[in-house]
Amino acid sequence: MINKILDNYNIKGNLINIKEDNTGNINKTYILTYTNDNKQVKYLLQKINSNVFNEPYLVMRNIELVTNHISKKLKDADDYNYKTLTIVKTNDGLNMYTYINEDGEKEYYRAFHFIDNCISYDNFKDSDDALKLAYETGKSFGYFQRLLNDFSPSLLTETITDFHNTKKRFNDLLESIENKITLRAYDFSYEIVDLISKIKECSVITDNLGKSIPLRVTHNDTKLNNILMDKKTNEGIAIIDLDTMMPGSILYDLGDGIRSACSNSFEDETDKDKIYLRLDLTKAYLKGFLEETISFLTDEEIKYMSLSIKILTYELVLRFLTDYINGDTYFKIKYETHNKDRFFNQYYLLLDMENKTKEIDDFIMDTVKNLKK
Ligand code: GN1
Ligand code: MG
Repeated sequence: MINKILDNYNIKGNLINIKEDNTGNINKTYILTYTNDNKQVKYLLQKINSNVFNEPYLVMRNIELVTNHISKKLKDADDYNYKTLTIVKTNDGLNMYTYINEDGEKEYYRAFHFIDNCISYDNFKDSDDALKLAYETGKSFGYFQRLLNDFSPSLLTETITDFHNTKKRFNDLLESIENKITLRAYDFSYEIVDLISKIKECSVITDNLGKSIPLRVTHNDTKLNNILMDKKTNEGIAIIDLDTMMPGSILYDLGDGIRSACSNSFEDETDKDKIYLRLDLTKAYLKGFLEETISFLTDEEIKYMSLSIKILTYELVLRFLTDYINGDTYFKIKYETHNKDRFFNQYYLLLDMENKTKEIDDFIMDTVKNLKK
């Protein structure tokens, strides 16, 4: 089947290996290795999850606009270290190939040049160089934002409506409970009541977006494994997984980045004692991020930075629980209670964060003061 897709690409050389990559929760990803003139060249082939992305054409349009902009900015700045994804066009010059499968359904594929000699992490817990990696992660996501600072959000389509709309996510949870598709909600009455008590505080970004909080072009899925780090230097090289590039708040990217990169555990760790936010990594991340973004962040954005970490974790709590109650229709799962484990993981992480907000806030204020000197 993959060969049928690849017939539509003019890739030189012989295909010698196809490896499936299972790290993402949404799309299907393959790494293809070709040999050409005794050299190995790799590509990334992805099947876009069209249940999640109803309009893949628009997703690809967003990605093409953003990657063109970034590569031009990198060229202008003579930055040959940092990279961006590059789309491999089909023989017809398109950024995506539409395949009609045996059942007459459309499947959407796109290819990218593979960025080699890099590694992506799901968590830094096993790394000896975690502090530097966290700093580099914050810096890279900050740099990514800086490169897009002059790119108008109005050029991009909102391909998943209300993606980070906290109230909408909250209402989705209530709806899933009401619909009783499964009876799983009964097991979480304590947690659900607690989540209801937090919705007001956690709606701050959604309520103020486009008003006191500026609308920018944002990544919206700044999970740790969506950044490639140089294997040797541990520097951030490229931000990947650009499907959710949309208008949004920089606070979504910051909060999601820290909840993911600075947690002590993987997103599905079940040992409660291991689930907490690492303050050392959080500070390193914030430092890197602020160094890159301080020149354009507004006071209002700075004010809500520490709260954004909680808000984005809260959002994942809602989303994993909703999907579990709905019978696992959104996130890929590897076993029956996977979404339940992810839910509890993010819930315990959220509870831990609540005790750390003050220290994070103080750190942000100090760092901002020093950088502005
Ligand atoms: C999904 O595809 P992946 O694994 O990078 C999800 C994110 C969640 C994340 C949680 C389009 O990201 O929003 O934060 O899982 N992406 C989409 O692990 O829903
Ligand atoms: Mg994704």
